[in-house]
Amino acid sequence: MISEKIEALLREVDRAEAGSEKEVEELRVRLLGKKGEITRLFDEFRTVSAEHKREFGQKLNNLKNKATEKINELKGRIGQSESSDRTTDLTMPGDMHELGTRHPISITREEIISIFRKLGYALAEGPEIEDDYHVFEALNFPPDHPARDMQDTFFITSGHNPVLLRTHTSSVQVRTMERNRPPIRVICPGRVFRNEAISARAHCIFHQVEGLYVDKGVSFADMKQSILLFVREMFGENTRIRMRPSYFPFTEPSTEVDISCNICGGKGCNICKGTGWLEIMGAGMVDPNVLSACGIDPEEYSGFAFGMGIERIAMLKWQVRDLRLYFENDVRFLREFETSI
Ligand code: 2U9
Repeated sequence: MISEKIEALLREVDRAEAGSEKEVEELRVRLLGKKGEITRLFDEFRTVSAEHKREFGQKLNNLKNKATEKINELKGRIGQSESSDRTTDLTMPGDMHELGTRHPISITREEIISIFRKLGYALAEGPEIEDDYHVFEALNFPPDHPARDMQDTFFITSGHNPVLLRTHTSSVQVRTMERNRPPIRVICPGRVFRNEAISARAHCIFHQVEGLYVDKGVSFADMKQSILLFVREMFGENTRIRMRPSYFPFTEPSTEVDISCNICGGKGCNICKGTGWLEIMGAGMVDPNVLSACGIDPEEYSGFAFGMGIERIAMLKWQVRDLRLYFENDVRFLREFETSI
């Protein structure tokens, strides 16, 4: 009788399957638990006659070992499939990588460049470390001009034609004219350096975009129309411009360009300080002395140039009140431009 029970349980153990840890545990309790079927057979074993004890004892121990092995094997299999399930669950959300945002200065620079590219301007870049000739001399700065003072410019060397950090990107246009014949139409973005105290409205490093157009018969009217086109693309099609006379060593005549306030539409508000106008750039007809210095005959050719600070354009476009925000890289500020990408 006990022999038949052992045989039946051996077959059951052999066939046993389980789909979860819970099912394995139920099997263990049913076979090997305190009141389990194999445990009960051990109780029954006590009643077996002495002559059969050895034979049944061996069979019973074999059954108990097989059941223990099977339970361990099932446990292992379930553990493995559960952990492999965890790594291959395609419905789990992926690991999130935080995306950065483009810096407002980069966004503004790209926008300015793309507008002028549509007008046929090519991109030109040049060195930040320059010499006095390309930053001042060729641009008609008199020897005693205040910009040539240590107070305003970072000099790297002294003496004849000193090396310095460029104070404007105009040196790029000088180098472009030295190497190319008109027609020349270039847009020159870049970092510039001025020896200034840092405040909400000034920084010793800032970014400029300058442009230059030289050809036969280029006029002040061409300049005005090109600037108007740029301004309307950048600030909206109803934007108006006005030009105020100014002076730069490298242009004659020269002008400061204002746009109608993009906040109040020109009525007057605290952004435009009640005037209805915002200054955005300087411009002018390239001084004949500058054309000559660059090997271009001012009798044959004329041109216009303009320059703007990217920080200022970005400030006006997004009402940024403090220039220092551009340099601190506080993500709370940078995140505000996420949707502008
Ligand atoms: C060449 C000839 C002429 C570039 C120009 C300005 C006027 C100008 C300022 C705007 C704000 C600099 O960033 S800012 O401080 N720039 O007002 N720049 S015309 O004229 C040139 C450049 C190169 C060969």
